[in-house]
Amino acid sequence: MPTIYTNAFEEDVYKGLTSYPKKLSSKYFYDEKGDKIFQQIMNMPEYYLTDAEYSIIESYTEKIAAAFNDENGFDIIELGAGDGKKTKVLLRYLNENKFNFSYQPIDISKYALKELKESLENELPNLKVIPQEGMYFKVLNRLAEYKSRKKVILVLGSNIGNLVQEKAIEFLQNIQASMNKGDLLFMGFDMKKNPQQIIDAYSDKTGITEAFNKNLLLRINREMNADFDLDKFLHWETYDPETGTAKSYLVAKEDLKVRLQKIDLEINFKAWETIHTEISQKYDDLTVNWLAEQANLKVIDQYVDSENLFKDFLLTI
Ligand code: AVI
Repeated sequence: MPTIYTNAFEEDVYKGLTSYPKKLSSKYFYDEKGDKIFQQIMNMPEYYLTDAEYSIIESYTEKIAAAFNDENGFDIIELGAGDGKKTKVLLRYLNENKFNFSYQPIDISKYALKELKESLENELPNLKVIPQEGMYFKVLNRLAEYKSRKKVILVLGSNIGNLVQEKAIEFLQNIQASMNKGDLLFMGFDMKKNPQQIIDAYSDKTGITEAFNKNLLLRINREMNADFDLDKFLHWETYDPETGTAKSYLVAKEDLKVRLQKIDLEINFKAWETIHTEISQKYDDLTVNWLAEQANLKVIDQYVDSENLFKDFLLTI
C-alpha cells in the first residue's frame, strides 16, 4: 500500500531515508527547539559568521544607508530576519537620521514575527514595521506588483550557503524576478578561509552544533512516532577547501534498525552509514559574481569585515 503523507516533511523524510546514501534536508532543523539552538550557535565564539557580519553592518552603516536611500523613500524587505540583532543596527541608524523608509520582515513563523515586532516596538518605537507572514517567494511575488517605490531586499547570515548550487541560482532568480529597476539586494556570503576555522565553527567542542544536527532526529521521533537513539549517532563535519563546501553528517556508530511508525517505515543502518543533513557553502568573489550573472543580477558593491571572513554584497538588476 502506498504511504499516505500528511505533510511535506513526512514525504521528504521517507524519500531521504530510503535513498542511498541517506539524506535529510537542513530546512527541517528549524522547529521551536532548533530555532533556540541556532540562537546558541550564533553566540558561540567559534561561529565567527554572526560577529563578522555584525561588524560589517556596524562599520559601514552610513555607507549602506546612503546606498539604500532614495528621494521617494524605500522599503526594506528582509527574508528570514531571526531576532533581527544585525538588522537593528541599521534600522536604528536609519530611524535616528530620519530616513523615509519602512521595514517589512518576512517569515513563515508567525511566532518569530510577533517576537521581532514586539522587540522593535520597544527599542525603536517610531519605526514603521510591516510584518509579512508567509513563504519568501509567495510574499516576494506579491511585493513584485508593488512598484511605487524602491525595494531593498535583505538576506543576511549566509542563508544562501545552505542551498546546493542549482537551488542557490533558483533562489537568486526568484528574488531577481521580484525586483524592479532601481531595487537592491543586500546579501551575506560566508567566504573561503582557513579550513580549520570552518571546521571549528561547525563542530564546536561544547556539542551545540551536534545537538542542532541531532535535533532533526528528535523532531522525527516526535512528529513521526519514531525511535532514533541519538547516542548511536555521531555528528561529523567535513570541509573541502577546493569546492568551498562544508557538509554535516550523522553517522551510525553500529548496525541499527529504526522505526518511523507514523509513515509506516522501518530503516536499517549499517555501522558507519551516513545521513547527509546540511551543506554550508563558502564563497570567493568569482563564484558570487558568477552566481549573480546566472540570475541576471549585477554586483555593485561589497562590504567586508576586518578579518576578511564574511562579505555582504550589494546587487541590482
Ligand atoms: C543558517 N545557516 C546559514 C547556518 C550555517 O552556517 O550554515 C546554519 C548552521 N548550521 C550549523 N551551524 C549553523
